[in-house]
Amino acid sequence: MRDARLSALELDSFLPTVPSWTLVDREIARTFDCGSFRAAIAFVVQIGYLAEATDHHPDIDVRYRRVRIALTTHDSDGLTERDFALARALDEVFVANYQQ
Ligand code: H2B
Repeated sequence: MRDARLSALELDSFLPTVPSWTLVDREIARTFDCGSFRAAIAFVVQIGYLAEATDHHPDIDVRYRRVRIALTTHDSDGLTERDFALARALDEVFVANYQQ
């Protein structure tokens, strides 16, 4: 079943749960500074495994040591709980392994 797109009211309560992420149109985005290109690529590989495990796939942009992630649910044409769950998971992986 398709996930329900979050309403504006629901977004108001979900956004504070991911304070490092910014609402951009119908996406949430965050740029992670991993400290080196090697670490950035390692982080992207971990993101790939997480994306496959949850069947939810972010847009990924690597610029040297920075990784920009944008999340949205294409099937629902906007943000859903799945985007926020993945954002929180990525925050945890970053803090545990890559944050300087
Ligand atoms: N990833 C993202 N970001 N949004 C989706 O709507 C989506 C996805 N849909 N990964 C999934 C795969 C869907 O195509 C499959 C069939 O579950």
